[in-house]
Amino acid sequence: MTQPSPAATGWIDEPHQGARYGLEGRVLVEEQSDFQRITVIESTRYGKGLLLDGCWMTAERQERHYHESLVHPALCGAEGIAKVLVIGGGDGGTARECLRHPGVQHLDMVEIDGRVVALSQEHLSSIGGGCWNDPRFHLTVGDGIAWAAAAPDASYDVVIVDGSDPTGPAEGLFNRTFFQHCQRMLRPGGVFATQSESPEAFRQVHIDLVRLLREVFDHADPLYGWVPMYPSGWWSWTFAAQGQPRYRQADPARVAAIAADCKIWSPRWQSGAFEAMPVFMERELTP
Ligand code: SPD
Repeated sequence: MTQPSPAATGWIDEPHQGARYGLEGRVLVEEQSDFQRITVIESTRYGKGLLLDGCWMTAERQERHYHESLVHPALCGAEGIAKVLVIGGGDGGTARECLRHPGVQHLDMVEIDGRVVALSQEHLSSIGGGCWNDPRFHLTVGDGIAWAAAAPDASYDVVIVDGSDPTGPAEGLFNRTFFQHCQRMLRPGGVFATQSESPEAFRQVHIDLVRLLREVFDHADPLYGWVPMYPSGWWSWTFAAQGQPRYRQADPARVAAIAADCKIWSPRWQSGAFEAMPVFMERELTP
């Protein structure tokens, strides 16, 4: 583990396909875990932040865009929400948003890299908030793909994938076999959610992912929003379900329980974000 001595403030960038996306700040921790290079920074604009293998993951004063968009369409739409699975999500932000719903009784989080959890608990404690000590929260440090393959049929109401980009440890979170297991472990009326990359900076990955989810599930729809620190800032999350697209309709009682403390998400924002599909994407999805 490397603990760099305090560095001068400078630019920390994620270079991506001829562009770079950066924040002014300084590196607090940089280490190589068994899976990836983990960097914790202190930025001028967004507070402390996390990169994995040099790619932006989250930051204290920006994480709400990402976590609210990923969680609430699923948690407000699924028929039941008693039992939730989060694959990835080692900073705790996704679990924190799920556990704001009083109907969640049991949440399994399976994160492959225990060092991401430990460094997030130490340096980014506001992102996980109270999740780490919530009695409903059950952390397994292990392989989410193997967990999905071994899970019994119909064992979760909601399955959420909060992984990184499809290279390195997250690569297997973007393929047909994995999605088939996610579909199989959902109870009737269940909802699947995954971050689905940028329609600009990862255009083909995004298109392929939505198409694949539409092959595996009866319904799959991308929702478009922003994570300003990510490549291009334009981001997407995709929701899928069997029978009907329950993620499109938010349950009023669940909305009432969380809305006052949301910064980005609301039922109105969600409706607009599902409708904000760029024309190229409509064309890609038209048979
Ligand atoms: N390119 C960034 C994709 C990051 C997805 N996961 C972010 C983790 C936040 N909990």
